[in-house]
Parts: sequence; C-alpha cells; structure tokens
Amino acid sequence: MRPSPGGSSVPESLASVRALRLGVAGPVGTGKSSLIATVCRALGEELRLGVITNDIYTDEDARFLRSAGVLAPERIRAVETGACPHTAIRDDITTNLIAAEDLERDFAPLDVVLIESGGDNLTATFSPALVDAQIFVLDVAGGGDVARKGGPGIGRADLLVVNKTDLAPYVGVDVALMVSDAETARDGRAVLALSKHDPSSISTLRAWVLGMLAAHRSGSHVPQDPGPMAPHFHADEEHPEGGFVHAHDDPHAHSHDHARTNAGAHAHE
Ligand SMILES: Nc1nc2c(ncn2[C@@H]2O[C@H](COP(=O)(O)OP(=O)(O)O)[C@@H](O)[C@H]2O)c(=O)[nH]1
Ligand SMILES: [Mg+2]
Repeated sequence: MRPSPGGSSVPESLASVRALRLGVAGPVGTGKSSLIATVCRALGEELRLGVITNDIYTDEDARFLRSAGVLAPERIRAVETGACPHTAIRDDITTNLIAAEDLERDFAPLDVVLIESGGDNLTATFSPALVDAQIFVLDVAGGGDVARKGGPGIGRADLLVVNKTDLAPYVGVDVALMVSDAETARDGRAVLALSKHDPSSISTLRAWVLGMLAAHRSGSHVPQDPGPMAPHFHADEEHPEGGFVHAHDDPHAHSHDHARTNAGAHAHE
C-alpha cells in the first residue's frame, strides 16, 4: 500500500496499471530488432505487447518486425527521428511518448511496450521519463573488450545483453570472459549472454522480462537514468596511465560528428 495525496492509501495492484515501457538500446546491428522479435515470440501468447521503433529516416525496423509476423502489424509503430536518434529517446522524447500513449490507448490494456532506439553509438541511453527499464545490447562481433570500455548503457542499463553468442567461435571472442568483464564494469548488475539460436538463453531473457514486469506492477522497480557519458580516455593525450580522463558536463552540448562505431571510443574533431 502506498499513501495517496489525500492521506488514504491505494492497493499496490491499482497503483501501477500502465504498461511496462521497456527500452532496447545499443549500437547499429547488435541485434535490437531481433531481440524484440524474440521477446514477442517468447511472450506474445501470454502478454499483450506493443512495439515502437525509432529509425533516422525510414520505418525499416518496423517493417522488419511486421514482416517477421511476431505481432499483429498494427501493434508495431515507427517513429522517424531525423538526424540524431539519441535525441528522440533522451532530450526531446515527445514523439516517442505520444507514440507509446497512442499505442497503449488503442490496444488497452497492454502489458509491455518495447521501444527500440535508433541505432547509435555506445553512448545513447533512454530517458527514465520515457522508459521504465532499459536493455543495452552489445554483440560478440564488436570485440571482447567492448564491455570493459564502459559507457552509461553498458554500466547502468537494467540489463546488458551480450548478443550473438553463436558467432563467438568465428570472431575469436571468449563469451564467459566478456560476460565477467561486463559484470565487473556493472558492479554486479544483470548481464545475459544471448543468441537467437539458443533456446535456454531465450528462456532467461523471457524470465527477466516477466520479473521486470512484476517489479513494475508491484512498484518495487524504480526507473533509473543510466546517466550522461562516462568519463573516457583519449589515447593521444596525457594521463599517468596513458590517455586522459575526459568528461562531458552536458553530453549533448558537444558536436554530433562522432564516428558511428561499435568499439566505443568516439572521435572528436
Ligand atoms: N548469428 C546471429 N545473428 C543475429 C543474432 N541476432 C541478430 N542477428 C543478426 O544480426 C543482424 C542485425 O540484427 P538487427 O536485429 O537488425 O540489429 P539492430 O540494428 O540492432 O536492430 C541481422 O542480420 C540479424 O539476423 C544472433 O543471435 N545470432
Ligand atoms: Mg533495428
């Protein structure tokens, strides 16, 4: 029970009736759309789901998900973000909020709305004003050391997914080591090694989503802001350990000419 402004209290079961809004962020090509398709396949029968995609100029991700046939096509909506995909999930979330509210109203009641970020670099995270929880997706093909390089999504998303583990032997990545590096970087927050070809990893993902939904409904989950860009190193500048620590006060005040990269370090002019 939680107190209402008038001093009486409302049952927990009525305190949180809105759908769980679950963000899926991560660099281009790491498997965000595929992960959403996997969640829809795993939970589409028992939960009422909706999906919002963010693409820069197209609705390609929405079309991919509709053609995958994992959910009724009208439950998958596209937001076109224009130039900076991270702006639409963090700085000016209006279009995404309206899309989520429209979807929740048109198909009421929904249990979970999955929101895919437009592909961006390692620094993009969702505002806690838009999503209740967020998953950050890396893939093994980005290299085993990506998890150690950090960034707000890697460090503090509610779940870090190390995706495409089936490809690890081909790219020479030790998945167990990548997961343990990630766990260290995340101070023990959840890390999941996932492959769309590995049913047991999909069961773990399914259980995580159900657990988060239960926590959202009970009011025990508090949406977290993974925060602005973590301090990071520029290899060509002075620091006792090589490179120097460089922090942005305002992550969005700097130029957006970053090289889009899976490897984490972005180029400043
Ligand atoms: N081998 C393998 N390929 C995957 C897996 N998940 C996604 N992919 C492939 O990775 C590519 C990019 O996936 P997509 O979901 O579009 O990535 P997004 O840009 O992050 O949304 C596609 O060719 C997918 O089929 C996986 O678990 N294993
Ligand atoms: Mg996608």
